[in-house]
Amino acid sequence: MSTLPEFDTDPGRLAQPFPADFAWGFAASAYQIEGAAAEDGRGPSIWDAFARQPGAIADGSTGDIACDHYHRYPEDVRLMADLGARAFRFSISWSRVLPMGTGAINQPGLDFYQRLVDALLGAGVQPLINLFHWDLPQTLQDRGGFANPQVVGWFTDYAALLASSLGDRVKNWMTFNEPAVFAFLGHAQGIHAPGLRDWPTAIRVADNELRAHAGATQAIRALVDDAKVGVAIDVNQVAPATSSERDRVAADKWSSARDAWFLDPLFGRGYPALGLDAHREAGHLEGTDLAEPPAGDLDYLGLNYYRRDSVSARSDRAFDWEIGAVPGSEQTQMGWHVASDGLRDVLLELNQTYAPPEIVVTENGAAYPDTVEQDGRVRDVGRLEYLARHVAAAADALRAGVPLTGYHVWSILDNYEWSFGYTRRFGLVHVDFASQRRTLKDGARWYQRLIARE
Ligand code: IFM
Repeated sequence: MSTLPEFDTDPGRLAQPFPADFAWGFAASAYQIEGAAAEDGRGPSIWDAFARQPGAIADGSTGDIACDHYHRYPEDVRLMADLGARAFRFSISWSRVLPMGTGAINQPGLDFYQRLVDALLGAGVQPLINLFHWDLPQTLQDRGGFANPQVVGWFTDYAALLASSLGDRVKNWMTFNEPAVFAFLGHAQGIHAPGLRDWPTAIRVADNELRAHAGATQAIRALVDDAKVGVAIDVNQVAPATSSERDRVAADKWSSARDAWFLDPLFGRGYPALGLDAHREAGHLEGTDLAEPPAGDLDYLGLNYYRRDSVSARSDRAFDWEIGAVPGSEQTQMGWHVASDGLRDVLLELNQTYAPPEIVVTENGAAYPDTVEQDGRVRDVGRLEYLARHVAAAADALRAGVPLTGYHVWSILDNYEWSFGYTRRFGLVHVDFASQRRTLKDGARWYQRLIARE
């Protein structure tokens, strides 16, 4: 248990257990912040297309402009540097640098990332480049996308291009962000791009992501001296909704069919038996012939953690499950159950099960309906408490021996929250999307003091 009272928000005290060089930072992704969707030769991505499908996005919006980070990155870098951030994890828009996904390079697109990297380094913020945060070039989707095994070669070539262009200055790399979300929400549940609803396709996509991760990792290692390569897996706390045997089995199967589905292969164990049973029972493996996936060769495991998911079985059939927040629990605006002890437990469990060389919390944060008040302040008390409780949980894990080396808040700016459009604000900096005005929230000042150990 935490030695701190649950609501201790004192940044100086909370910072104590963390080493002085701990990588406090921020995370964001290309489609969610960049905008400039049709500028300087960027090609369309599957999110440009999906966001235009009627009914796909809560407020009917797109990422065409988003936070206009493409033009305003100097201000955004300055904000991060002023807050004391040591790391910024951003993703590359594949179709900005390779509009057709393969072949001809779009130099202005590549130049943007050169400028961004230089600005970050100049401000003392270490860049962490994520190669894929779901915005596949549309031309590659037209050729089958991640369900086509050729994607392994496409992705490896794309990784090699970035590694050879930026690897002289960027040492920290990530291949994929949340491969499960891309595979399952995008190809089985249809609520993310490309909007497909076919489980066998989703399983093939996941398999190709693992193979593409391996190809890209090799390419980066071959081209970048002292590269650190990892991947961000979203693992929330999974708990049975009741003490019934049926719910317990459902929870175990769900976490195996989702989280261990990626983690086990990445750590060289192949697909997990329980997850295979669950997917097979549900008919998800029909027509697929899964070979042993390659191991991940990770320098660090990225963990994206947000909530507790309770699993309740509607029947004994695999995937006939209700998954979500316990009714009446404390929830963020996403309807996510706040469970900071879950972060500690997940960190301990990942460390015990897989013993990764390092773990970085590559995302943690919360959406609340923030507003800029008359006096210009944004009093995001809920977020500040959420972060304080999760930082305390991370400290507990660190004290218990987890090799935790960084913690990145999702996100620096309010941004485009996928199918929720602009209706959910995760930023420590408020963005007025009409004027693009940035306003530091109280949570940002708090994070600044935490990093400064004040
Ligand atoms: O906005 C997303 C991000 O793109 C991936 N992880 C979860 C965040 C909040 O939903």
